[in-house]
Amino acid sequence: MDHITNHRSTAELQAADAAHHLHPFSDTAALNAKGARVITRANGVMLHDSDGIEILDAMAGLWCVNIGYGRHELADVAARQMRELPYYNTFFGTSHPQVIKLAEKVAQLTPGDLNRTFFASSGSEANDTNIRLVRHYWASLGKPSKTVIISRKNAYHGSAMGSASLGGMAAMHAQGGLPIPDITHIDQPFWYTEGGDMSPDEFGLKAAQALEAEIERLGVDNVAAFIAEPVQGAGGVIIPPATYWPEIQRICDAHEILLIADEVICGFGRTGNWFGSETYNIRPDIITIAKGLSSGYQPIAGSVLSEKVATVFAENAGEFAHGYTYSGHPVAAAVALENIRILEEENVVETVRDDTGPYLGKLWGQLIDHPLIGEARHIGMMGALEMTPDKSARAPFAEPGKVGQICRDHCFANGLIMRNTGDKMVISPPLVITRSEIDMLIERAVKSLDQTLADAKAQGLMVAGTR
Ligand code: PXG
Repeated sequence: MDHITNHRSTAELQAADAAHHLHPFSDTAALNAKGARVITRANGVMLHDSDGIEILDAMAGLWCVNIGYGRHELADVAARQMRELPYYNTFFGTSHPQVIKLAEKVAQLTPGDLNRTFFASSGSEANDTNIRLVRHYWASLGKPSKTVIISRKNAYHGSAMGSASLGGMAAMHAQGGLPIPDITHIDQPFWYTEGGDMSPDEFGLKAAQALEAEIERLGVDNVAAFIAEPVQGAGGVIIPPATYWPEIQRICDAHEILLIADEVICGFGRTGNWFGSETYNIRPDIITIAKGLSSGYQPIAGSVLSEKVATVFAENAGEFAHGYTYSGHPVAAAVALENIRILEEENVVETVRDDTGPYLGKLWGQLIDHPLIGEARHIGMMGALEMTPDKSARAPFAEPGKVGQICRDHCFANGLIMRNTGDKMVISPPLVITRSEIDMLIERAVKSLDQTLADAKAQGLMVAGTR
């Protein structure tokens, strides 16, 4: 196989990276002191770095490479499309075959009457679109006071001004003047840390009812929408109790506020159905899609509108003064279509639902027996481990984040990419991962957890703190 080989040594690559590249979500001083790990190629679920070491990517890049790496069909489609029509826009009365076909396909795949897509290049852009879209929707219906969007603490909806404001990440709000006005946040449905003595079902109801209280506090005439991920991804694979979504749906219906399901991670098979909204029986007015739409092979995203919302834009809204140069980019659209073809023809989503997802769940669930693990949760092809110094109390560490970092480093050294968010470890492997690769993932995870426990004990970190 031909590789685009870079003959510079790892040290030279790291030096140039340190000199000229500002990395996302990174402490530049700390990163440069250590040197970035340089990934040079990938195939299936395996990455290769600049030293030729193979690493199992249990994060599918950033939750996105659903069909796995190395699918040349997508490269061929991209090359063909670049030769035929590398770019044209969808502004000012034009369209092109690839975006038309993709919009049709997305309408067919998405549940209910989600039938019309506004395209963007990233989840951040699509969620920024959603802010303007829902506010313009209500204004077009003669209710311009309905502007507030309710979101949740510890949600992740992107990194642009609007989408980061929708997100509930305190560390992000602390920088750059966020959040923008008219966005509020309610508590997340995270039983493990916030459920106290309640059963998960009692807690799920209570967490959902916080939405009703917030609507009443703001006044329903001021509320445009509620946005949430079916399962919070970046926040730590937070799987809501079974009672949560039905109550959220009831509240949105009762108060006539729009429900936006951010399917950027959950969409395209991650939870074992095509969309998280199907897994949780949610009837959203709008969904956000990105990541798995193209399996990350091209940057493409969208806001998919239900008939109710689309009709207002088709009939009452006038010009929607919004759009991106790359909305519906032909190469990205062609690649997304090829990705969807593969997901369908190879029954990838059904395999996750019926075979590999339950198989992962069984082995992952057994990690609860490890002395470091307070909860091992999973849905479809994603999961999280809560590390704790005291299982029975679901206690946090007195020094939060350290054990998570140690574990992450051991995973890396053991040929496994498993992410830490604080002291939880999360996975979201390519959906095409096989049973034997899942065995390998678990084996490397257990080895890393054993080493982490030994280090945590040696460094005096097995001390409980308070929440
Ligand atoms: N919504 C959700 C639910 C996401 O997970 C976005 C929107 C934004 O998408 P873009 O394409 O603008 O990145 C995301 C992205 C992490 C991590 O550390 C997660 C994301 C992105 C980067 C890092 O888990 N999710």
